[in-house]
Amino acid sequence: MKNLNRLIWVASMSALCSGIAAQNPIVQTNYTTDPAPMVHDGRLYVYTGHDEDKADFFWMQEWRVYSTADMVNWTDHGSPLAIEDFKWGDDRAWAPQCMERNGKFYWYVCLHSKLTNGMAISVAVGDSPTGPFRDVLGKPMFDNGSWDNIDPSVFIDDNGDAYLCWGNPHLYIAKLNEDMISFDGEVTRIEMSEESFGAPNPDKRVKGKKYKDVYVEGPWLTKRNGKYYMLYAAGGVPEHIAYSMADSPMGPWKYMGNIMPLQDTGSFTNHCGVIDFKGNSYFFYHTGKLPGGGGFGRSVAVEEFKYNDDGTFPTIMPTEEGVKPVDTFNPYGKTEAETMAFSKGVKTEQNDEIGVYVTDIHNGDYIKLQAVDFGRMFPRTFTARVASGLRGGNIEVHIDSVGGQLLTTLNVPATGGWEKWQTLVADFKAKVVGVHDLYFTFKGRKGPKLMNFDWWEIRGVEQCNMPMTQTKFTADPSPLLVGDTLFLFASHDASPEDIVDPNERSSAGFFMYDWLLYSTTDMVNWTEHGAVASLKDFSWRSRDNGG
Ligand code: FUB
Repeated sequence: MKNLNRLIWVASMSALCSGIAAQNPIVQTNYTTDPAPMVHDGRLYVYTGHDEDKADFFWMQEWRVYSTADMVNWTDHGSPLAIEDFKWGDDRAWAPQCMERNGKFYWYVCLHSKLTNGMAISVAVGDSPTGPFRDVLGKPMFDNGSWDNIDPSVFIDDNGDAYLCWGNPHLYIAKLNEDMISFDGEVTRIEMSEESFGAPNPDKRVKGKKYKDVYVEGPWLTKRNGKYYMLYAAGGVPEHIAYSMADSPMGPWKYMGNIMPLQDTGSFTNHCGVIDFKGNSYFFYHTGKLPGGGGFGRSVAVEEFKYNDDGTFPTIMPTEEGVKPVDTFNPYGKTEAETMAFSKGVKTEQNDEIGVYVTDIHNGDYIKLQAVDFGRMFPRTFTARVASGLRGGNIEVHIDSVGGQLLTTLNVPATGGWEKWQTLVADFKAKVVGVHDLYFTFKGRKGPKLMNFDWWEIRGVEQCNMPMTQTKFTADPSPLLVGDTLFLFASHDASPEDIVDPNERSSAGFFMYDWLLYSTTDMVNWTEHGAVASLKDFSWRSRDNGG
């Protein structure tokens, strides 16, 4: 039954959400690149690079993590890994991928090596998907001075064999030991051909010849139904996404064609990762479509797709709509402010004291959460942890649109500093039940930054069925507490069919023959004890009515 309800809900959300506002790019608070999805413990994590604002090259300083349980509301986990964590590295925090094995999280990255002046592949290890992570080797995992060593992709086969592949413009693969931080054998450069990857290795290409395709970078190695897939950025600059398939992770590979054809997305690179989550298949990639973005200001996007019956990929086009929610969001309980389906104007930052928080909040900015299920609770209060070094402002809580029904307004005063946090509460002014999009709309003086926002919480009370009793008409309630049990004595309006004189059944008179008793220990579940006294118990009564 629960599953049926879930299916009905997903179907109705799908209908409701079709044509709904943009979800892509999935992060609006920072430029994010080179997405690598990973599923762990009911959540989907995406490991990304981070293009700096206003960059004129891939001057990338850190890697970031985002996660979701419903594919639309993403939590920003900040940057648990940066160039500074690798003493031997100094620049270009390029494409990453993270993989769990035996409870440890292995985050493979590439960055510029001070040791050899080339790009190097390395790995950081953490105890959770969001870290903290440390450079477990204290040195690169693979560093030979070549600029080829970028874009590591890790894969663990069903039999436990693990592989790491990477490279631009050559493609390399190596088997990993079970420790995931050392190689089992040599690093192999894959010999590409027109049949396997659309074109031979760069040194064997005939100048001026038009090839079916050209491998460039960003490999993504994965497996499905016994077939191995190598997805990659192809074609030169600008890039599209193509793939090859094989019966073994070491090949031989067969070129299969395009997945995401060349599109004007504002980014001349593309970089993909695919994964299944909660019964759907998702294709992550990046574009230059965030306002102010472009080739060096890229942003991660996602599309849902279905494999063709023969296991091949369909063509996947970039969309602004993105994907639909696969679950609802529970607003009761503490939620980090940096959890959002969409936002306008705001940024995120992090510090050692509280982690990630929302900042750069100005008049008219907003945060949206999608498919928020207010359920059977009556929301009563909105609590938020905020700070303002200037004059503060208001957080308006709306449903369904930025200016939709106003549930409450939290007034945020000056708190004495941008990191002087206060926890403030506002009462709900309107009722809300069921599933809605939730908006925090920021209002205040035009121009200055208004506040920082750490977390929020909605508290409610459980809704009970009203009227409390549905099997009989009850009136004149009189409660009595005995120990932990609340007894409720009530008089009893007779149902028409119980009125003794058939001529009176439609009259407006009070026909009351007995008294009822109910009890509860939790205020929600009631036990009916039936009629505990009736007129017949009173011999001196003058009539058979009037209990
Ligand atoms: O993000 C820097 C580089 O751009 C990546 O390593 C490549 O895959 C390309 O996306």
